[in-house]
Amino acid sequence: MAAVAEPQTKKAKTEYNHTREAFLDVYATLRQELLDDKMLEGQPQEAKDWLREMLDYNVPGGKLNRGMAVYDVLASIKGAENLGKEDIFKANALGWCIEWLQAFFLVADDIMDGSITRRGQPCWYKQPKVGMVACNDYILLECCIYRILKFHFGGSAAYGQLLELFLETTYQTSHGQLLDLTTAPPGHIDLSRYSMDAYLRIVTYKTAFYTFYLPVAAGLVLAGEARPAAFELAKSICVEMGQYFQIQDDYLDCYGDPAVIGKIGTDVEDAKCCWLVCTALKEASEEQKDVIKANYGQKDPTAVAKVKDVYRQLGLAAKFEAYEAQSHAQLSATIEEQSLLPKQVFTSLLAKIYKRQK
Ligand code: DMA
Ligand code: MG
Ligand code: MG
Ligand code: MG
Repeated sequence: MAAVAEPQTKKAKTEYNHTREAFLDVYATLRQELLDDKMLEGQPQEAKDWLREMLDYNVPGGKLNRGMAVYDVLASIKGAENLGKEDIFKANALGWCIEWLQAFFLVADDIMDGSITRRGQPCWYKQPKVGMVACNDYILLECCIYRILKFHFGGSAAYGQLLELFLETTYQTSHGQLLDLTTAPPGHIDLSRYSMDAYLRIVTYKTAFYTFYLPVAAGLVLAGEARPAAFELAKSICVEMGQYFQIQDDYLDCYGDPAVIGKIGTDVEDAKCCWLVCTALKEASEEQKDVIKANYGQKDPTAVAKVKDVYRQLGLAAKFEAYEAQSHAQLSATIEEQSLLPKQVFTSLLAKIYKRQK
């Protein structure tokens, strides 16, 4: 089941191009291994066809930033010229485990958020033949992570560490989702819960750990990093970056172009404790707060428009731009100040998300 091991010649070492296409080739290999899994022996062809279609629909269609970051982190530490084919394949297989984790969370998140589209297509549960079968499918997506880890890392020294990393990150993310959902109980809007502190806790757990810390920590494990201080430093920078990333996500939910971001925003309808509403409530007049209170968390497009008009009156788009510049400067300074890890581990991640439009 292991990747094709070829001699790590000088040629093989320097030939590798870390492109989206090369990364997607690894997806095709991993998918085939999952379909050929001995555990599925005797399963009807239909079940394998379902799995294949479900994977293709939900796993490879995103920006792939998280998945491709594992290789980038490893290359930043070891030097790209020192990586052989096997190292590269392993980094990419781990990267795909993160994309699988993301697919699992998104299929579930779209059901819970009542979303309509994702990555430019209907959400998986919205497909007529899928519906609530999607609940089993997100479990399958999660299970695939541990099959891939077993196929490619089973028995290795890093296996235990990687299992723990994926399990702990999943636990943290589901606690973030718990807070995200219970802070916005349908029909019980309580504006006093939408504080910046509550917000930052939600996004640290629901987004930062799996989006940034997981790929960086996975890369560190592959690089053989053993200093706890290196992991701690990575965590603190990744949490800060993850908060920034989710604030962008919240901004794009309202101001992004659905044709570009591939999804239709639902944060106002879902009464989410998002950056925009937390920022608005800090500065809103009593009248503006009343408008938010009367209209937040309703499906009615007129109500949504009233909330967004308060956002406009408060100049939230400009406030976001100011936040983005300040956050980028602060992160850059933190990355510059530390000397435990190569700066490129973090700067390559930051460059990919700065001023993102999707
Ligand atoms: C994303 O929160 C968090 C997870 C764990 C999927 P979100 O609902 O804001 O994401 P999106 O805007 O992509 O639906
Ligand atoms: Mg969502
Ligand atoms: Mg959500
Ligand atoms: Mg969102």
